[in-house]
Amino acid sequence: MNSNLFRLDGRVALVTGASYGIGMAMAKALAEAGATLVFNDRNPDRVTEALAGYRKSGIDARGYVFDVTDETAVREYIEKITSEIGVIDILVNNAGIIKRIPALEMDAADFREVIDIDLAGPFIMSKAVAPGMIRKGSGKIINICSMMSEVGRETVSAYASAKGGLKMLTRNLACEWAEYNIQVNGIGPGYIATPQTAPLRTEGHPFNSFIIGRTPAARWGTPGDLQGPVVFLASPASDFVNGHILYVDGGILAYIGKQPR
Ligand code: NAP
Ligand code: GCO
Repeated sequence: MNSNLFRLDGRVALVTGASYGIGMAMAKALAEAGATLVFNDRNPDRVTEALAGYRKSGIDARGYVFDVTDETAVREYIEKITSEIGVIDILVNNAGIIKRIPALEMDAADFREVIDIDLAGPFIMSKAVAPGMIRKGSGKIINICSMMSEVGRETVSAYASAKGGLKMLTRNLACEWAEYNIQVNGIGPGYIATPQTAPLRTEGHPFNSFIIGRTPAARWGTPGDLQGPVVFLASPASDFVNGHILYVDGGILAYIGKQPR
């Protein structure tokens, strides 16, 4: 086997919302595989803190402050990154939010905000990087989906709608851009221990034991569990993988659930 199949030397990778959590873990893995790392966040303090975190891991990352829903800012920053660093070869659409509100109580404004960031954001970002990839003749786009791309639960109607939509955006862009040698795939993390899920993981919270029981691996995932999958989908090892959602969930979607004792 070609041992360079999983190397990313000479490639520029942009991971959105990579100041902490899943984004930062994936970004570190891409850098360790050889990519030049660029990330953004909408909060300047988070970018500063993250830059220090990357430096501590020996990674010379470049961080930018912009919002993935702001089409004008996205276009300007992609141009800036392209002229300062180079054409973006790998885009990971990681930035996202969740609002846990029962559908009957949810305002349309809250619903729209989730759709805007979690679904329109990846569209805006992908559209902005695609021309550079087309000029270069290759590219990789990886959308961070969810268990909620496949299944629903109480309180997350907006998030499930956005992440289900993101699965279909992934498949559609894969079809539209395959002719340019751009592969568009998704990763569907299971339940991962990050600040986003912290409210569900508190000691004694019924959701904590529920999710461990619902996961054949019997544990929460860690951001590190996403590192191998993202390198695979960013690398030449996956050049004929397109429109695929790789679920990294400890087996949740394969499981009917624990039988009652
Ligand atoms: P998170 O809190 O969801 O992190 C998301 C990051 O995106 C934060 O850095 C956030 O910045 C940034 N962000 C949010 N809106 C943005 C915007 N409009 N423009 C730019 N950046 C923005 O934590 P996470 O758990 O690591 O989640 C990362 C991704 O994985 C999300 O898409 C999430 O939906 C997905 N996911 C998470 C899990 C899980 O169990 N944790 C499972 C499946 C999928 P601020 O902090 O400044 O808002
Ligand atoms: C929730 C969770 C999830 C996860 C993740 C699952 O409230 O159910 O926050 O939605 O974050 O996306 O894959």
